[in-house]
Amino acid sequence: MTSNSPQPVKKVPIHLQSAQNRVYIKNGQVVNADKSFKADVYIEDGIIKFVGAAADITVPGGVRTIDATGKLVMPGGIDPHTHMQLPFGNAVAVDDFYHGTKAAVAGGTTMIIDFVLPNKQQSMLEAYDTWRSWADPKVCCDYGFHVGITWWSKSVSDEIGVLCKELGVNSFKTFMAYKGLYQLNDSDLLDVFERIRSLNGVAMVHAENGDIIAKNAKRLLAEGITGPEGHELSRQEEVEAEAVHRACILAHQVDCPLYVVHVMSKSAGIEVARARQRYQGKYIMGETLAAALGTDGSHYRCQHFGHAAAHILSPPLRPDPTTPEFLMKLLANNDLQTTGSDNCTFNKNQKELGLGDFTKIPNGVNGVEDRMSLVWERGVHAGLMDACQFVAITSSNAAKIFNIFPQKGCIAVGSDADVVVWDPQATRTISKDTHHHACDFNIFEGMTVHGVPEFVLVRGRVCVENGLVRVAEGFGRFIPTPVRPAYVYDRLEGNAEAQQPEQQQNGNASKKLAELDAHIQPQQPIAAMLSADQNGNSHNHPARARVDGVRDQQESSFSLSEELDKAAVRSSIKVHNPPGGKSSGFW
Ligand code: URQ
Ligand code: ZN
Ligand code: ZN
Repeated sequence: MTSNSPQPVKKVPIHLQSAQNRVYIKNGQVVNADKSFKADVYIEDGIIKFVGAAADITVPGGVRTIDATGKLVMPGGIDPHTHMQLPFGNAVAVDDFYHGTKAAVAGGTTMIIDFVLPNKQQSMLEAYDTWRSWADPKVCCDYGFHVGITWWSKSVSDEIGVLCKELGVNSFKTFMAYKGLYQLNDSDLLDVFERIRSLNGVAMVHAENGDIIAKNAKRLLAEGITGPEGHELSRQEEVEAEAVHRACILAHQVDCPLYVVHVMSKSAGIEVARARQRYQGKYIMGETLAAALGTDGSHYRCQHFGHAAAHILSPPLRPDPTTPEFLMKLLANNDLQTTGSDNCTFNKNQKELGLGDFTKIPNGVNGVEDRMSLVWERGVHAGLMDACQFVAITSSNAAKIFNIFPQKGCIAVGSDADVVVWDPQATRTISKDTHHHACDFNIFEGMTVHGVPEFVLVRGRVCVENGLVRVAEGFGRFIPTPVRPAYVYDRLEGNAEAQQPEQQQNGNASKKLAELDAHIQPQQPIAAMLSADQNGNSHNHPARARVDGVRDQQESSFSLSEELDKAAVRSSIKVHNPPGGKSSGFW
């Protein structure tokens, strides 16, 4: 963290109106992505009006004053990846736009960017209207939208234009997975990326090879591997990494900037880093998730269906327990730029739709409430990054990429007063019993994290105060995200100034990438694991809870530490007994 004094400013006279909409935060340490400095912050009507020394402002009586001595005053978090009340298969995510944004605010996040996901053949504009009608009356903080491109046609192409030009959407998510549902082929991806580029938008990609996943899932189910462990087995690291690599090249071929959502593995993270190096910091940006930074795929081997299924999202958490720290280091090095949550929560009864068939478990986990604290704990408290970097990866970079900076993601005069007064020393223990989500499970259960939002202001409204959360349903506004983000396009179009920081950071990139490669644990392809010898005996059978594939619903003897120990020594998943003991096959 740097410590710069703010420029001297003229003394600002403040005229008293209503104390309700005027807040004065004094004695805090302001932290922005580029610098940190001691300053007071004055807010009026939801806008930051003053940032500077106490001596340079006359604060009238009656203004709400918050003493931030010993605390950090940071821009509220921006979660660029949520799915509130998403219909997914036969389930609807239980965190709706009220509970989801309330949880966000409780954790220090003051803006979310959610995804409109039209059905195949559905008009994107119709879907956009539907999502707006869900969100507008419920949101407790500001929000924006990305829109999914789940099929491709001339009408979709035209509607992307309307969304960009008239409806405040600059970013579009494509899927290389979810075969038969959302997946696009390479030819369509090229056309989509080309169209987005022509509008100066930002393409996004869910990068997993859906064809491989479909084949592996079919094979695993046929072998009787039907429990949650089959999820990760059907879509291992290289299945994600291959798609990241391909997507980056497809985007580059048509000159389109690409934001890779939810990078979940070391291999995929390296592909993003490699592409950024290859293209001199242009074109490619990467996001990882609170889930990937805070927990790992050992949970899929838990014998208790509910526990394992609650951790299922796509791409999955990885069994390699060194993944979270590795991804955090990629963030610290600007190889990845943002942290989202992919908050998409389902309750136990909904996850049980996948009993007997892991492909039917609704995908998604929590994270919008705990993202900020987790990144602080695993990033700043662990000594891997400083507070300015924390602000960059939890707020400012998302604001820049999606073109709402400095309205959001910044403590500066004229910015929206989305502010967090952060206590870096305070701790809290995460639990489903105290979280603000509507869901009955928390994937970070029991973790104690440093970094607590003592006050959270949403556009100047104090919504969190010493642990008390008082949000206002419908208070949030839709924030349009205009096309041509300078952060993305200046670099892409060769603005030398914009390229500077990336080039510096990528100075010894080749050596660095070679070192990163050494961290990848080789994995065995699923076809080899399931192969049969001439006597009809399979070899190297992966995790299997019971021969019938239905997992035991009783309490398990699962020990996370034992699982982590096992994972640490294995080079592939072929040699260990399944968590429920040896069943049959090739343990
Ligand atoms: O893929 C996603 O982002 C959504 C549709 C579902 N959630 C998840 O598992 N990542
Ligand atoms: Zn996705
Ligand atoms: Zn998602």
